[in-house]
Amino acid sequence: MTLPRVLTIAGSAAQGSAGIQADLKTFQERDVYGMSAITAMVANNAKTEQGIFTNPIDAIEAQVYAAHEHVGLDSAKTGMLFTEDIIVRVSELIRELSIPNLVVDPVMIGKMGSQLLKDEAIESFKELMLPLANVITPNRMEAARLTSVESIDSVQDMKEAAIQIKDMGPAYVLVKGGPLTENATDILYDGEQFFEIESDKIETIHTSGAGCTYSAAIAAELAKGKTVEEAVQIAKQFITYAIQHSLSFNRGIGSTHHGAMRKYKK
Ligand code: PXL
Repeated sequence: MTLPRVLTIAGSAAQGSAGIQADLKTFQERDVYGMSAITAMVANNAKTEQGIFTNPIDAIEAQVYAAHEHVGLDSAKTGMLFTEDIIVRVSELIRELSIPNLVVDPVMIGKMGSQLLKDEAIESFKELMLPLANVITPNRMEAARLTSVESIDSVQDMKEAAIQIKDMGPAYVLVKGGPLTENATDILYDGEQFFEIESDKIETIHTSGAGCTYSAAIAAELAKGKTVEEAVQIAKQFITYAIQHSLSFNRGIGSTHHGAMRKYKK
């Protein structure tokens, strides 16, 4: 037997809610075979001074080659890429191995405030990663950072940002509105049409890893052969359940609940 195969190229989030931990949990829940290439480790804590550790480039490329060689890939996603050097090498690997169905999550700042993409790496990210993306999934802050739209406060602003980002080369742009509208509207744009992707809006602070989880679910569905619109619709449902039943460990912002759709969908 076999399963659709998905690779995440992203950071490790030691506390388990985001990064590759969120991605692998999501892959398991979506019934695809998950693999990971870890770019950096995020482990902010009160005891030690250092909270972010970057992997050497040769360690990152070896992981990508290992996943490709031993299993093969039906889709992939990128998350935290952190430095320009990592962006350069990862973009080369994606081209060299013709990695299909790439979902690029333009991770810039974590919910706890960690900087996950260096300021000086944003231009190379735009130049090298955006043209490779089948789908790019910015939230409102990231969409504003990538475009000249100063702040995204309406569906119209989301559409304007989507048009500008589409011009940078991805096949599809998904601008996520988060709780901006009553229906938690996200805008999917393919260069011709806008699709409004909606769900119930949920009031909670426990949304750490929501972006990682959403993009991982999209990559999982693309690996199964779903179209981008279908994949985004299923992923939106998946993340909505995960937020609706989010987890709190009574220490600030908690995690989305990756098993929620399996457990609570009627
Ligand atoms: O949620 C963004 C994110 C992505 N990747 C890693 C993270 C975080 C947030 O903390 O740690 C590795």
